[in-house]
Amino acid sequence: MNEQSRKWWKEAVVYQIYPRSFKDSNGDGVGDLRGIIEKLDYIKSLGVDVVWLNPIFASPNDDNGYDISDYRAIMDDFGSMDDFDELLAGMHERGIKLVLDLVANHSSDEHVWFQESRKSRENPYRNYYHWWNAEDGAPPKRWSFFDVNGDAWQFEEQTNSYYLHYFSVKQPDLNWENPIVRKEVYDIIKFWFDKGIDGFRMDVITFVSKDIPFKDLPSKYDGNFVQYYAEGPRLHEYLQELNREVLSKYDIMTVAEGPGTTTENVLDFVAEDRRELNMSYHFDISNLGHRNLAKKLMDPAGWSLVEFKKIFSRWDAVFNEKGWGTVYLGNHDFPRMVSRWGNDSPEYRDISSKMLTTFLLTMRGTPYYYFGDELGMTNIRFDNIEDYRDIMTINLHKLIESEGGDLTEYMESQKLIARDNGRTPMQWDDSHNAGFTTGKPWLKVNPNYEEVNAAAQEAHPDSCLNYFRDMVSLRKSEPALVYGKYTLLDEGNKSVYCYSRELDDRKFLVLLNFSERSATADVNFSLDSGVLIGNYPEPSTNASLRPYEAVVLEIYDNIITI
Ligand code: TEU
Repeated sequence: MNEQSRKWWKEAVVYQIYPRSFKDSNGDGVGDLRGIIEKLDYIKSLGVDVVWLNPIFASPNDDNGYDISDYRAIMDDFGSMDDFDELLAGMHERGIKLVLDLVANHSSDEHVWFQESRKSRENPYRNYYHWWNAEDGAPPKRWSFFDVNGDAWQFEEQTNSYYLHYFSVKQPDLNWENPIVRKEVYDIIKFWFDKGIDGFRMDVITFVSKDIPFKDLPSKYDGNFVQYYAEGPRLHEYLQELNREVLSKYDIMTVAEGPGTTTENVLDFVAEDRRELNMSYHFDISNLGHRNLAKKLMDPAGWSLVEFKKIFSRWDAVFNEKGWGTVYLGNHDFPRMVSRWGNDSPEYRDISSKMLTTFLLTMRGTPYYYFGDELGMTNIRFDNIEDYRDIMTINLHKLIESEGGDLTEYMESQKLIARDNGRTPMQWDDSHNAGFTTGKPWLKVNPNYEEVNAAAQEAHPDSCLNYFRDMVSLRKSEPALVYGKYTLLDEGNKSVYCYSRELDDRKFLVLLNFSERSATADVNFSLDSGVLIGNYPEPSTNASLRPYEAVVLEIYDNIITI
């Protein structure tokens, strides 16, 4: 391994916290910064290196903080700047780094910039956003992810113009064409770096360059707006400027949320010689198994492990020479890992959660692990639209209803993939509201908290929680699990995922049964191989695996692929 290419952010395990749902310290039903402070020792006990917090800035919460009205202030629900300073110091004292969420593709419509911008065409802030004059006719179709009509242009009487919003009507897109806007963004980033934070996750950063002057969607995109939005003409010019002006001056990490990134173009973002960002995460895995992506409808046929393996292997290969990858199986935009990729029935929840944890922590690339997955928390599967709080789920419901679409199918799909499944409050213990709040939680607590909770799992050496800790410490003790070459060994096997990781003279074999039946990996290896960890009390020492079994072995001679 080339020592030059070793970096702390490559060796890190990132733990993502959705602050709204982690711990409420003041009984208002919403998680907050003091709640996270209370749980710092818990976070430390996991062994993770970096915490990524979803947006904590002032916001009217149309989209839970992804609509920012003041980039230098803390959201009222979450606390004060003093709380933030204490949280950051508490993390650093414990050797944990803190990464915040930069939402710079759009602001809130309640940001003073937009309040000014909408006043008149001559306003000095007019050019902070994208406006289309109505006398030029209706603007060309642009898809909005959260609009009740799917329309990204909103008409404003006041100035007889439309403004652009890829997300909700309360999330107008900032105009990066305007150098003053870019300077504002850099100043915000500097403000937080100067406070001592350790990096940014960059929300839909792939969308910041717009296709001005807004032509019709070229036919080669075949209606794929995500791809189109991610290929703006000045995107890389902006990212290079951002790197030059700010990022290069600090020892921090950056990770792009990368909708629209592909294995063909991702190195343009993360290859070291490009001087843009450190990492990016793609959507190929989360998009698996959809019948209609824009409307969030699932394919009844489900998803295939063979396809899953292909995607992870294709993405791993990109970073053989340059750049660095990421792995994740869930975050605040997706359902619970075990419900989506494992089996959340009482019989298999525990074992399949551990299997998925084994996967995430034995792949090459920085793992992003979502809070609550260490307990095997599951989807809540709401029956009623009234229970949802997420603007995306609610507005797509309205859209499908207005189009006369099949709402039953929609609601069934949401039980599998709606974002609120991954946003229900953290299950700390079996007391009222799972110990999350003494008030009324902003989103219902999953009723399985009496069984699935951190306190119960602390007490059991074999719990998901303790298995996660063991896996984190295994990864941290074996550089081969971080940097080692990845080789897929059983491409066509429909039930088992099996791969090796190799670095210098160390070789590891990972066997994962993704099915609820016993299954065999298509490999042979010598029986004096050492088992490092497994999710059953007596791990398998050969290629036969029990339902959802996971084993990591050290191999002393050869693996033979059958
Ligand atoms: O998410 C963007 C996002 O996940 C999708 O809209 C994506 O572009 C699309 O599904 C691609 O298939 C980020 C945040 O993670 C999310 O929570 C916010 O709601 C959104 O941006 C707006 O800020």
